[in-house]
Amino acid sequence: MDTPTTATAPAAKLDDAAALRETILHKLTYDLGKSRLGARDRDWFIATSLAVRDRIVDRWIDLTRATYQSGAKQVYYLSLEFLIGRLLRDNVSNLGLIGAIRDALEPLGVDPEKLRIAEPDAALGNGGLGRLAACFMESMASLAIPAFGYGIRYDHGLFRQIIRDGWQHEFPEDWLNFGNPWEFARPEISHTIGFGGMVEAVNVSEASVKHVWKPGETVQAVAYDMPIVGWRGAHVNTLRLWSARATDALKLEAFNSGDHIGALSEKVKAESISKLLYPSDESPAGQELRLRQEYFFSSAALQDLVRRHMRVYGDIRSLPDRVAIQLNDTHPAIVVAELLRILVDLHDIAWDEAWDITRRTISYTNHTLLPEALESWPVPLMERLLPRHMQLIYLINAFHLDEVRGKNPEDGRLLSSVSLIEEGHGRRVRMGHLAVVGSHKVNGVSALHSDLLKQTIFADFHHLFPGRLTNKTNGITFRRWLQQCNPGLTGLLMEACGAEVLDNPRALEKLRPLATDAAFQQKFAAAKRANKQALANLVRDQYQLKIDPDALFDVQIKRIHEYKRQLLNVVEAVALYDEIRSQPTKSWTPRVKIFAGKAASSYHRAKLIIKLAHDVARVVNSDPTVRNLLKVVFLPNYNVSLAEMIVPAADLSEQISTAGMEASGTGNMKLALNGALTIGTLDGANVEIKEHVGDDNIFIFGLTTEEVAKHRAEGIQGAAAIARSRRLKEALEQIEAGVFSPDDPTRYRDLVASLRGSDYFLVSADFDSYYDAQRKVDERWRDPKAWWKSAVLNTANMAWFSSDRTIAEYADEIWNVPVKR
Ligand code: B1H
Repeated sequence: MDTPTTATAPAAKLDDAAALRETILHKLTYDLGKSRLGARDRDWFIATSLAVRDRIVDRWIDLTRATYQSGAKQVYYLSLEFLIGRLLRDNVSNLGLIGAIRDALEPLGVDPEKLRIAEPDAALGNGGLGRLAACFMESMASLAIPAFGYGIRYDHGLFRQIIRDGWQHEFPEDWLNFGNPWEFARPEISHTIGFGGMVEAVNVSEASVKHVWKPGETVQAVAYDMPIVGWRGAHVNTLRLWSARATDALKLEAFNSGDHIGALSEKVKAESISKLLYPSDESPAGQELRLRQEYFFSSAALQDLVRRHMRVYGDIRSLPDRVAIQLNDTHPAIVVAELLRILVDLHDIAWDEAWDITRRTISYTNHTLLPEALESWPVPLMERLLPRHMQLIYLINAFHLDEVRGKNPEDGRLLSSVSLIEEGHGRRVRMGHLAVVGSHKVNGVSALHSDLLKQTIFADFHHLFPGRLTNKTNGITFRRWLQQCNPGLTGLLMEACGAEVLDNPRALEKLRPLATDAAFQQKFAAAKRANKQALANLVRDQYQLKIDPDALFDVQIKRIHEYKRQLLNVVEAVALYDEIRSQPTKSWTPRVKIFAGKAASSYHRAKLIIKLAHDVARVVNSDPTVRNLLKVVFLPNYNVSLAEMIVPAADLSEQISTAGMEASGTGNMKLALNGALTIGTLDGANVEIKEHVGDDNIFIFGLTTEEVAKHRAEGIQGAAAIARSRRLKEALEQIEAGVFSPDDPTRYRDLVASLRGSDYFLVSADFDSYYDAQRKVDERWRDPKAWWKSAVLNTANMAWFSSDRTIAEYADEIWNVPVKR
């Protein structure tokens, strides 16, 4: 656990270390039933985590009580994904206990690093969207914003990726196998979640009818709480994850009458809701179980927060003053109908007022423009699973369309475009529309993405509801993504900018004048070199591969997706391989291309691209004529912990999505913060990174969003670009001919054909521009003064991308809650 504060941490107060040691030993003996001698790394990890957790609990309870007493507004962040990773180092570091834990463990002969890596990753998310939720939870705690995160406690997080013969295979992930020391089970906190059944209209008086939903089945949502500690223990919030339990565990009647299997299958069905995270980044699964997950956690969250609100304030009408609900994408969008149902059906609030309360309470973040990622549910499925919600959605839609019609009579196009119901091949409920109509603010996640939202999928809403659409550019927590994952660099930054840099990222700006200081450049490069050595050791130990830490480490680490264009990077590797062989005496820049990322299990094209990366790697890495000038490696099972190793070791950050398609990206921020230069398109937050780090310190290439749109509209085929580029032509011909796949020469025929044809992601169209930008990277690398100047200026200018800044903007402009700064 070698975090910056280690180097400088005053030797922990002896009594503190001794007290911690005593608690750890006590936990080991009495909670785990293990002796010191029999304890394994995992046991020490659990005992230590429990001891650390003890240091959190009092504060947590006190702060939670203080929030209610003060009447402070609470933020509720609803997300189907929280991609947390490991928590021990995070918690120890935020509590300022690094030195104390080290001193507590040392006399026991326990290596804190071994214990750190014994913790399994909590991988309750797919990628950027889930990791953003985790960074936001940490920032809200650090800014002392009272907040709850609500999500699902999946038994199995994102699958484990195993590569066999270059092909991805998925294996179940078992993070809970040995228990989760950070959580508190709260069996007493449980809510009943209904599904199906019917709606009865009951006459309560001559004038009014009440609608009563009689669900056909129910499931219990049981709470599990994890404390989230802010920086310097400033504040502690709660991440409350729901687990599904059958309502009456084994229907006793059925069981007693001998139908044991029948009784069990009900239980299995109910509990399947929280079994597994859908591994479908950017492409909704569309299955009934997914809709059940969405409603399950949305309803549990709302019941929970409404009950808390009523207990403390006793008046449902004050909800928008005390509560802000943020929807992380449309996955919890059913909250709009559920809140209305609670207000109208359960609290007897009249429609107009209920609608006003709903809208003032809820806001929604959109994370993608990809049409296939926009959720919609078939009306018949909604009617069957959530009959009362479907009625309410029809009502919302009727009032909404009346209003639109009132202002825009005779505009049929507009009406069908903003309707919550999509007509056409089977009627469907548009969840994005429901979220927009039911929110007071809707935000995109980068300046470009938010502009595109206004111009494309939500253009009509932007005109109907001026001011509702806004931007909140994503950020990352610097605690995890600089201080903890890169202690070497952090030590240097503290030396150069003062210890203030740990609390105020703007202090990084003090590096600017040092960017050309030869002595500082050397120290900066040395910190990077040490991180590269550590990564090289890991690659050697775990994958029996040798990579040279003096080569340029060129990394592309993210989910595998055609729009992210790993294929462009692999084709460039092939072209470079050809050039190195044909001009062996040229002064090449030695490079290691590092790939890591998972493909959705049903995404065959993405899996084929992983296979191609391996096929190319095998050929290139074993060709003696390459003389180690180029290495290609694919590191399996990318997750938060592997990112924490790769990010500090990267020299070059590949952010090469087709312009207009990556909503923001956050890996781009992590890499630039740690001193990697970006090669990228003008997409997502790359645009803002360029503005902050300066045009000279980033390599921009490729078509812009407008040019991409024009290119597609003109129907230009990939063949046109291929005909103009000898390099691209030759590289594709080799791939197509089976040079890299002699065991199956036609393996990549269709893949290459798509690059000659419509080339939807413009791999062919952008190739030459990308290749040229890569040669500029080579050139810069060969001029170390210029390279390290750019690298330092990247770190120096990334302060704005702290998720503390992002969260402060949400707090000011969307949630209306105060921030301690
Ligand atoms: C992002 C998703 C996503 N956008 C559907 N959309 C999912 C959509 O399981 N599903 O159905 C899962 C994930 N994820 C990412 O969000 C964007 O692609 C990134 O550009 C962005 O940085 C990130 C955080 O805003």
